[in-house]
Amino acid sequence: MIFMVTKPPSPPSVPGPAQDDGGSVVLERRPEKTLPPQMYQVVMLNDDYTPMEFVIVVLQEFFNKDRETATQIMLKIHLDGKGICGVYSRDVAATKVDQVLDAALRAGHPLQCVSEPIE
Ligand code: TYC
Repeated sequence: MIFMVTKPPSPPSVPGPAQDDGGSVVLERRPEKTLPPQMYQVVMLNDDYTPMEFVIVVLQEFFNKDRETATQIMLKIHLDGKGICGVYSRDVAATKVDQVLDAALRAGHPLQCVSEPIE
């Protein structure tokens, strides 16, 4: 019977530090695995019925804007049809939307706002 000379099977490669022939350990640089969390912008929509003053108060109360900034954002929404109230993590943005819709409903105004992912 004829036997062929073959190399013995090499052990399966395992994850971890590679070793060179000199026995020194080589650490490989791994790409960063953790991505920054997706952020969401809360966008308020214009309508013909909600009083400007109500929108200003909502922006001050729920989005921590001073009166001047709140007025500017409200006017931007009034003129452009929509505007960004703030940028938050998903849960915080959803809570802001709930707070605005609840306040609007209680006051009898049709004010609408939505949360949308950015980038
Ligand atoms: N357009 C409204 C008005 O003239 C004011 C308004 C501003 C309503 C912003 C909603 O998100 C809004 N009374």
